[in-house]
Amino acid sequence: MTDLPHSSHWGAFSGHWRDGTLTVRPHPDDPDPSPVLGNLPAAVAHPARVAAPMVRRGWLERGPGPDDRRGRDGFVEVGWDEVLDRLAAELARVRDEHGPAAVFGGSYGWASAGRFHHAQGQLHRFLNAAIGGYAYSVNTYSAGAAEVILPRVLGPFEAVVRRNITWEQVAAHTDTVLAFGGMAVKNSAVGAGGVSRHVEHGAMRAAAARGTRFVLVGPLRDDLPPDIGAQWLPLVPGTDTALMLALAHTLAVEGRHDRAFLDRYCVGWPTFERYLLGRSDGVAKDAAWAAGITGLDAAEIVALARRIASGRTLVTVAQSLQRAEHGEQPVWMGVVLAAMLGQIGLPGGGYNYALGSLAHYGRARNAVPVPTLRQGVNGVRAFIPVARIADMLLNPGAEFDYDGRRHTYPDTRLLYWVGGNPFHHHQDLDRLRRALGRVDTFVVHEPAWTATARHADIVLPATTTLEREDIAAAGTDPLMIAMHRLAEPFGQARDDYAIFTALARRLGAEEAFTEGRDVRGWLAHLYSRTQKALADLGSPAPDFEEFWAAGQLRLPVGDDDGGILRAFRDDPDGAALPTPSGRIEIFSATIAGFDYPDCPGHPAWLPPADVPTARYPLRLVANQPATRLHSQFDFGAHSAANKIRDREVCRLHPGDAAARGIADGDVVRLVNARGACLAAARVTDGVRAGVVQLPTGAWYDPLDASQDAPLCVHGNPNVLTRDVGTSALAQGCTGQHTVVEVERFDGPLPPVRAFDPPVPVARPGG
Ligand SMILES: Nc1nc2c(c(=O)[nH]1)N[C@H]1C(S)=C(S)[C@@H](COP(=O)(O)OP(=O)(O)OC[C@H]3O[C@@H](n4cnc5c(=O)[nH]c(N)nc54)[C@H](O)[C@@H]3O)O[C@H]1N2
Ligand SMILES: Nc1nc2c(c(=O)[nH]1)N[C@H]1C(S)=C(S)[C@@H](COP(=O)(O)OP(=O)(O)OC[C@H]3O[C@@H](n4cnc5c(=O)[nH]c(N)nc54)[C@H](O)[C@@H]3O)O[C@H]1N2
Ligand SMILES: [Mo]
Repeated sequence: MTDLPHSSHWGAFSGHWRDGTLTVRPHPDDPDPSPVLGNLPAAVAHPARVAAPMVRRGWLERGPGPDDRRGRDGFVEVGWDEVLDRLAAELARVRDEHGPAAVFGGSYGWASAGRFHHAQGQLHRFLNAAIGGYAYSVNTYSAGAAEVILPRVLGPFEAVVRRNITWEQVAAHTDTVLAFGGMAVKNSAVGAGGVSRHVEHGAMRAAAARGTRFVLVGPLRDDLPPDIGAQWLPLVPGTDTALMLALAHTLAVEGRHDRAFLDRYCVGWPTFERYLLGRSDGVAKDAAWAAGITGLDAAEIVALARRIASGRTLVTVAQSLQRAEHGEQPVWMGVVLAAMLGQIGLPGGGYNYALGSLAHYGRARNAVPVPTLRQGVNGVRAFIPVARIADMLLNPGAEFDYDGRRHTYPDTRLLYWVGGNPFHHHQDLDRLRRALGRVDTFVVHEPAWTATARHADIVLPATTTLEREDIAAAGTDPLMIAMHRLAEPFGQARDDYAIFTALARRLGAEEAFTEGRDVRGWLAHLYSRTQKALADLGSPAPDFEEFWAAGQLRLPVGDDDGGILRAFRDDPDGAALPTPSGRIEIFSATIAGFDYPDCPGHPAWLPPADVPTARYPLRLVANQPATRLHSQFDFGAHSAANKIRDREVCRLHPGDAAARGIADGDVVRLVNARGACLAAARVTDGVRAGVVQLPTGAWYDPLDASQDAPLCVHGNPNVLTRDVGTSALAQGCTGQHTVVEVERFDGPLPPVRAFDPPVPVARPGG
């Protein structure tokens, strides 16, 4: 049997389905395929898949309305026609009684690769066409703070992140890479829309072989690969801004900063310099000061400052740093540090936010656009910063600050989620559970019984990409892939597109939603845009049938022109950035004018509120999992094989383990004021003392769902994290850090049941 081409966020592959087994092979051109591909074979027919439409018993019994039993109730299996009739009627009711702003359709989440079936795109298009729009969300859990601060002080997010330094430049030009938060290759294994070649580790090796020095600032040693000889500075998490300030201070007092660059290309240096030197607040931000905050050695900080002031230096800031209290500060201070070195806009130098946090950064852009699905016009203006979901549900009509304005939370009656898992991505899950009790109706389409599906009123079984046809493409990946169907849909699962088409029909909007096209019709239509652009360039432009049969198409790549940062450097006035001043804003009059105590007019060290206490003395780092993408296919073979006694693995330092009588492999309980979870302990000196690391993505598994703040027996760190915004400016997610205590768990070990589907209950009254 021949393999058919397919793709995923963690890599292109081919595969076939035979005798109930899916075989997957990485794309032959991929030099460094991700082991996360090993989770896919289980995806087709695992018991955790949703097999049929299900409706929560209480919702069937009493109809829509607030209900604390969400997540604690039974599910009734209902036929497709009936469930679609009921859901269409409920959508019409909410629209007619409350207006479309009462439907929250933000539906954040990564969903799957594939330009047509992308779940949020389908939902948004459907809600626009069928009910006139929806309340939406802005920004991401990934980069909530950076997305707001960067455009105000340096340039548009895309320009700073994607169209900036390339991996080729690093390998060719960079002398020192100062990587705050590292550049873990487990993270750059993933890129939204699919990645055909994993180049990051190879590029780092090539750079190291030429003599590039990598400096890893962060709590975990393995945030850079072991074979590039990196220097590790294991700082206290959440203190990078203090370290950056001390580096800046050393540069300033030793006269190693580029005064000409600061004068010509920046605004606000004199104001900031007064703060840095302690003239405005009496505190010099010197190395000794930072040593007390970061836990690093003052002499080491001074030596690092001298190191980065010689040769070509690239400052990178991982996304993790800004997914924390005052997350705007390290992003902004990284810009200022790089500005002081005067190399912003030079090949391989300056500042590249998040290089190495994801694939698709540090790569050339395609010369032609990739297919995109139009979403129509949203008639609703109400929105939230994405991580304020529980606030919104708990406080309808309340005001909130965001980016210089006050806004009002909409009053959500119907919550619709496709392609995301709030029980993966959101913080303080007990609070989220309470918030979900407030809506009239919660609808989820899911391939699998995630905790989000278990908290819904209506659960509709969705196909995975493996069960449908699509096109995989990304703006910075030169390979467009025809994703062939590899398996038949599981159980009664349907494509999101088919579900929305059936609902649109019931709401009188079928033609507006489908434009008369079936799936193949859409794929050919979306493809035609790329085909036309190829033809316009004079490149080979095969028609859709040829592309589909060939299985892939190589797209021409654009020139590396360095983007706006390079152009800015070459501008005669040095004022060509799209910031208010046209320059790099070391001081921002705009931000200062907002008068937010938690985000002043220049980067600053703002002591955090969430710090260790006698009761919760350890710092939790809840980072991205190496063994899967977020919560996706947590039941897959690769993810499962890396658990211990079915638990997610947390890592801690030998000293911290010994002080608590914890041995490698023990099951432990992590606890704080918000909740508790079990995990298995790995004891290692690759973690800074005082830090415990538990990655995200283990499915929430409450021991007793009827309780408040139940113990999660599986290891989901979001039962512990805080649901608080980064600041009034960006209101980003702060899930990366909190404080906990860890203790050995000696009780009888409860089984993990997160992957057992709910057993259907009888229909009320029947
Ligand atoms: N504590 C803490 N929390 C964090 C983070 C952290 O660092 N620390 N990181 C945050 C970050 S950066 C992110 S991006 C978020 C990620 O959060 P999410 O993107 O919400 O996580 P995923 O597990 O990718 O959720 C995608 C869901 O969509 C489903 N799905 C996939 N394909 C389809 C489809 O075609 N149709 C439908 N209907 N469903 C589909 C999958 O089964 C899965 O349940 O988590 C955030 N949460
Ligand atoms: N395998 C895999 N790869 C992924 C994902 C996944 O789920 N799985 N998710 C993808 C997504 S959506 C995103 S947004 C990116 C996220 O990219 P990041 O946010 O950069 O990824 P994380 O792994 O959360 O954090 C990177 C490292 O930062 C370090 N760190 C944490 N806090 C601090 C701090 O205060 N200071 C310093 N200096 N270091 C700190 C941690 O040791 C951590 O390992 O990853 C992407 N890549
Ligand atoms: Mo993310």
